[in-house]
Amino acid sequence: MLLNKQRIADSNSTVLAQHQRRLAFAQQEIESAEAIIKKLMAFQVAIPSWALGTGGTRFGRFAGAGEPRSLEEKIEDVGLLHALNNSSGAISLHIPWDIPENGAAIKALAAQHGLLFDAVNSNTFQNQPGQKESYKFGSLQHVDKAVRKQAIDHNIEVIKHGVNLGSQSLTVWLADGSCFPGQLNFRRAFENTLESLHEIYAALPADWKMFVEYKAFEPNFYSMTVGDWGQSLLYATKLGSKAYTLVDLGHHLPNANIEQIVALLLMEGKLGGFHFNDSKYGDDDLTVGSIKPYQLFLIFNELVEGMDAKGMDHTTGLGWMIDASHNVKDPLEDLLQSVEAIMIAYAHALLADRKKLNEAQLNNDVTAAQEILQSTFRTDVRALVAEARLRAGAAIDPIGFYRSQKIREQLIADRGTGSVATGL
Ligand SMILES: [Mn+2]
Repeated sequence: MLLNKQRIADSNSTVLAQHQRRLAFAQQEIESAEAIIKKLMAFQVAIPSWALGTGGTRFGRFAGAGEPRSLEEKIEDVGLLHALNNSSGAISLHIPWDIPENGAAIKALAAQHGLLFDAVNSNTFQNQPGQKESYKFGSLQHVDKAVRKQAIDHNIEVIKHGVNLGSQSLTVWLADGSCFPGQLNFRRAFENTLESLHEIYAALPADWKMFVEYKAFEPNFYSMTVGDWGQSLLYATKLGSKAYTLVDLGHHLPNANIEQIVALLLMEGKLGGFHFNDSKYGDDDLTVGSIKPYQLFLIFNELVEGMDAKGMDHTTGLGWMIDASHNVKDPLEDLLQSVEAIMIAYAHALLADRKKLNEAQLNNDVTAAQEILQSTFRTDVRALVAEARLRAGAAIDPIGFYRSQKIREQLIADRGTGSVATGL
């Protein structure tokens, strides 16, 4: 479904007066409002192809209705999001859930919706139909070279799909690890994994990056072979300059100081990508900002501070992606909420008075440092985020538009009630 821009403009006119009142207030309060709006307009967050259907847990999955039935329909859904918020201009594909059979046609369809292809993601955490070797005891870490080779070949095939689409990065997340003490020799598992990653790395085109994503636990519960940022950084450092660590917010042990992790990875020039979600307990994959919005702001604050210190472009310097699962909400509404939360956190990070914060730090003025961060976090920047959308021809109120225009109902009419999207 291609959204008619006029339809969005007509809908915007009904909430324009209210928006302008809020914007005028924000502009009075925030001196740098105009610069923040311009940066918000440029910022883009990739949508993963597996997040467009209703997710589930190992206990069950309650599919929604009107879910995309094909990669083409997934691209249409991301196009819809991008038309509504102008901040979802890329899609991240998961292979083999979404194999582009005709790369040129898929690329052309995405371009019609103004979308680029972000990182491609490999999958060696499941066996696929007809697959010769099993990943039950790992993939790149496996004690059997034949299993490792199959997993390496799969990753190289994923790179080839990505090249056809114009992607420039590969994300490798491994379920490899062990469930019980004694099951693995940790050193051998690491060395096998590193050797396998080296072979994949050698197949990367010159302008590509490899993102090594870590996760503390699940599906393995005793050890993970890429279990934390230290291990990921070790692999990325040994692999070379095209390899980076990827931080997924849900992949830490409870209460980990993620803002400190990203600050140090940026300092080392080894932070490559970011997966947004939120969680209460573990890898809950909930809507971004739904549980711990202050933590999200603190992370963004370090991201912007660290990127500015390195002279990195906020939009292109890192791979930004949502990695969430929508079990009880309409996935498109959930993604609109997630992108909104990211934009608000980014706006807050841009707003933070770094000069004053630096002075407070150098003077050991702990109270002032807290005041600066908390008053920034409590400033209402939503009108700036809405204004960035309005100027780009997107919706002032994306969820309001989505609901009033009955978009899901139209998708159900087109696709039926029984469609189930591929993914988790
Ligand atoms: Mn992830």
